[in-house]
Amino acid sequence: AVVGKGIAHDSAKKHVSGQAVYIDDMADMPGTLHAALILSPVAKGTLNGVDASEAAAMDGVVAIVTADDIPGHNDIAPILSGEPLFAEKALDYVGMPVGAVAAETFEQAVRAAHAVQLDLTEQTPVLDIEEAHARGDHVIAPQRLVSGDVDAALEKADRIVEGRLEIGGQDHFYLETQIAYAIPGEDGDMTVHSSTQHPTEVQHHVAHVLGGFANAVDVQVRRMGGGFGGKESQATIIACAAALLARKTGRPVRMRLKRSADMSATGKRHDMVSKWRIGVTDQGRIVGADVEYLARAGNTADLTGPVITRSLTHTDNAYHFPAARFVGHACKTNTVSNTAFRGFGGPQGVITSEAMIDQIARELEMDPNRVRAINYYGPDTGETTPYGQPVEQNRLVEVTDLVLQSAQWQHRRAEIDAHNATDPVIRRGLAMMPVKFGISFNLPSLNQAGALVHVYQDGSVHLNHGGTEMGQGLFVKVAQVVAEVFQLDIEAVKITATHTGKVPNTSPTAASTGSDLNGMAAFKAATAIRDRMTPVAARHFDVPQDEIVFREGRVHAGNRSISFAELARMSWAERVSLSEAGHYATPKIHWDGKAMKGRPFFYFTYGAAVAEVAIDTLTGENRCLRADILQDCGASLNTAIDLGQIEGAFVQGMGWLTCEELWWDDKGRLRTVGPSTYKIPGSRDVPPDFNVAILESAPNAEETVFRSKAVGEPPLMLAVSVWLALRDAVASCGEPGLSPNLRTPATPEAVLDAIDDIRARSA
Ligand code: MTE
Ligand code: LUZ
Ligand code: MOS
Repeated sequence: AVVGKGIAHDSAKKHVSGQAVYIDDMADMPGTLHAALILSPVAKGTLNGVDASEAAAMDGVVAIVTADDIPGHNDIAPILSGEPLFAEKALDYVGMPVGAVAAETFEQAVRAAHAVQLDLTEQTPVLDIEEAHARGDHVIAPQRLVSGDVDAALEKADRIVEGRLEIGGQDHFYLETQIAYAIPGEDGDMTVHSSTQHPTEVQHHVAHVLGGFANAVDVQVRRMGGGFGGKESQATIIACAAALLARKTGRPVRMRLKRSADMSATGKRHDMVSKWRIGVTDQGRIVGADVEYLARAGNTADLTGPVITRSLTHTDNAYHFPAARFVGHACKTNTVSNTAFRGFGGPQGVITSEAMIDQIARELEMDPNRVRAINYYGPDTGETTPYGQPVEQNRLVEVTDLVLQSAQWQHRRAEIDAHNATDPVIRRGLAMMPVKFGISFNLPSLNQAGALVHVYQDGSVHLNHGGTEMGQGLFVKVAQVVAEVFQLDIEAVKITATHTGKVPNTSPTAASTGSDLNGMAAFKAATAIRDRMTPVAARHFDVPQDEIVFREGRVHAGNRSISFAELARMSWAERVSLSEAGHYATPKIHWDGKAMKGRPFFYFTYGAAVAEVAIDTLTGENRCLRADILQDCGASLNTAIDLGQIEGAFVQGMGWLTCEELWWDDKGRLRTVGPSTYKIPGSRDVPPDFNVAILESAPNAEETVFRSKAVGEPPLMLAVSVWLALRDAVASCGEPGLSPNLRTPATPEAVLDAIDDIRARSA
């Protein structure tokens, strides 16, 4: 079988040898121009006018466009409306695009963009989310997820535990910054090569900005150099600006963003503040909780609505809340509009959940894993989440027991406690945590996909689908599915670039659903073709159809066989169609967004991790020494790809929680706009002892493609174990019964603050 094998990424060798073609590697067509964005220098202001005369006269400059030059709509909102491509009157953040310049070279374009004079009146920005909330500045209405009678539950509780957590944001830091190459054609046609997770959205917005129809716009994506959610909605900025300049000049336009422009002009993971009041029994059982999130939406909504929905639907994480009131506010600030980032609000929900559990354990002086275990959703008890979905396929006890064993929890817990009792400077910490993650877009309409499969007369297969490749291995997984259906080698299936002209009206490749959705659509297309070829083979061998077997590149009837290619040729000669468009829509899901009730997720996936850290109590420096991970992948489509996804997600999550710090000054200028000031994890931050495993013999109980499960985002949240271990190390500096206050990212400064705080409370 091809499915389930650890087959290398189809581009692995090309990635490491530099031969994989990204958009910036595509040769320039004759006449190609290079473009740069004109960005707002102020966080809040009114734009009175733009003077581009000096810039226009500079060497090599060919065109300059602003909002006035948009022939269609100046709106690129992904869900709602009123989110401009280029600022009109209101300047809302430092880095907000005001226009764009096209020149003969990239350097000329960047220089000219800086030379454009903006006549503006500066105003006082709102930069702090708590201030925005207090002023009532929100981009959308609050979301409330309520079940049971929380006030009565808190009233009756033995104890109330209260807390607050500052959760940092995160820049995507994809290696390939945002880029698009727009090529004008005849009759107003526009071909756009875009580094986007959402070719359909780029197609639609380019059409609207140009004032034409989608059928004139062709968007192609061979691969991205990483997306991580940052190219789910906001690739439209770059693609639309490039297309606008291409329309105006009649020449191909390539727009790439410098790292500093990318980090200033495009959104990030939402930083949030969460606050809770949770009622527990003296035995540590949760009876009810009141949880509130303030999220930094930035200047517009973008995807903030569904991001907050995911925070609210993951505040339970693995635990049953008999009564819950989870509320999320989308605070409007004069900062860049935040967007999707791996986990999509889930990480902020999960860390809040785990912060609550850890605090309960510390204040009750109980073993945190005991508090976890007694609050887990029971297996097969029919317990439902606060949004009303029963917790099925519950693997919480299984994954946590297995990882506690493989990590030798008891032995190491005793060893670390003994160490901490004798070493006043270096303190170590240990923590385990589970993750339950809901799979499906929480916007039900997005849970669909299309695929296009052709079989040629030589038996080779052409595969196309609506999913995009960003390094996550989607293309090889879907190719495996098709190879499996035809019983061919993976080499027989040609992987091709995503193309809006081949598969229309697609969803973004996001929510970890790429292989679930596109894999199933391709499965349906390939199966339909195979089912048309089978009768041809049956007639050839003169046997009933059910005696025809596809195996190892051949088609068998008893001990006679022909090659797959021969059957393809025969099918063509018999005028049988060898092409099919498959479509898949996820079953069983429904969601009432107003009531926040339903079954938003087709299924849950489960994982658990144990992390060990050391902190230097004099400098705050910290390290993860060892991590053990067990992740449910259902029946994995590709174990090599899935292991890579788990490792990468975990380390990216560590970056979010420990070293990646976004820092704005009091004028709202992001001052961490490159690798010199913004620290992503490097190879030496990977835990030296890193044990990653996929849960074995665990096919999905739901009918997903070959019973696999999604993997892209869930393991990012397992990195919360590292933060919990840091809390454990900090707790060893204070008296029992105290819960550490450790904000994220837990930089050395944050760790020192937490140590000072717990020592002061102990004194
Ligand atoms: N892995 C790599 N190498 N690069 C990426 O950009 N994006 C992540 C994850 N893994 C990403 C990645 C995110 S945010 C998502 S939603 C999924 O991949 C999307 O792909 P999938 O649905 O095919 O898993
Ligand atoms: N919902 C979700 C979404 O759960 N994940 C996503 O990535 C997403 N994107 C757009 C809209 N809803
Ligand atoms: Mo991933 S944040 O859903 O693109």
